[in-house]
Amino acid sequence: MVIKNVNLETVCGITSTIPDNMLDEVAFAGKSNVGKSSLINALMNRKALARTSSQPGKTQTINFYNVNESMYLVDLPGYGYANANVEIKAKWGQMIENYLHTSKRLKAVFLLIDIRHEPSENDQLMYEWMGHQGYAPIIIATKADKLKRGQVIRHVQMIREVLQMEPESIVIPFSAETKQGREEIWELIDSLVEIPEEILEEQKKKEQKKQKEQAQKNDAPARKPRWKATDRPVAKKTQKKAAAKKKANKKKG
Ligand SMILES: Nc1nc2c(ncn2[C@@H]2O[C@H](COP(=O)(O)OP(=O)(O)OP(=O)(O)O)[C@@H](O)[C@H]2O)c(=O)[nH]1
Ligand SMILES: [Mg+2]
Repeated sequence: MVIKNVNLETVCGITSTIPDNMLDEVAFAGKSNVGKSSLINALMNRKALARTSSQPGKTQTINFYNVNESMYLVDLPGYGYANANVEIKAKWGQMIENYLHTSKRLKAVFLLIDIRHEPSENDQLMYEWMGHQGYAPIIIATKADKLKRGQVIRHVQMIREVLQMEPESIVIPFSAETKQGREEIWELIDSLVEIPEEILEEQKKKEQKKQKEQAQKNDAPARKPRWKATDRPVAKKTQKKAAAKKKANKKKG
């Protein structure tokens, strides 16, 4: 997807109602600090639209990023954030569950797992839940830049084994630092979401208009035409002065 515009359209806290969006959504789930918000920034080509932090528990709301007015990338709060108070943790859990259960336009849930560590019990539960809900099980193994190339292959295998993944299920090593895996993730998203025909049509028209305007700009002369000496309009006063001078010269002659 070519990113033309992105916009944080809806922010849902524990007491908010989940928006009834008209466009498809893909969501990013995973443990706190695994890199969900960083991944969303990388996908949108933005440095810090989604707020990130080295401290776990940064994202505490469900954030809907509208991309090109065509679809939403949904940033979720992380699970397993040990420092949050038990009551709040339960409320976040309910909020995420409620969203994952009720959204009508959610087309895929990507589960993020830190490539360096074994998937936790919560990761395993989340992975199983995704399968039960009928979502394609897609794992993004984050922070791949922290490992050497050979280690990446071994760790992907370890994640596959712990989650008991089927051979055809996908694991994409990703790094928000090097952008490794970005294109592959977009290709998957593009294949999973459907952009309404009228929006595609609208975008095509806008693009054509822009190209036409650009072409007109390119055809236009670079500078304003300069007057030739003969064409230059001469003020009446100057004309009179010149005529008087001519007359005087004639007399002299
Ligand atoms: N080296 C490296 N660091 C990363 C990568 N992705 C994220 N980080 C770092 O990991 C920390 C957490 O990243 P976030 O994107 O805020 O993680 P999150 O999953 O959104 O966390 P919560 O909002 O707390 O659930 C930040 O310090 C990021 O800079 C990556 O690919 N490579
Ligand atoms: Mg976050």
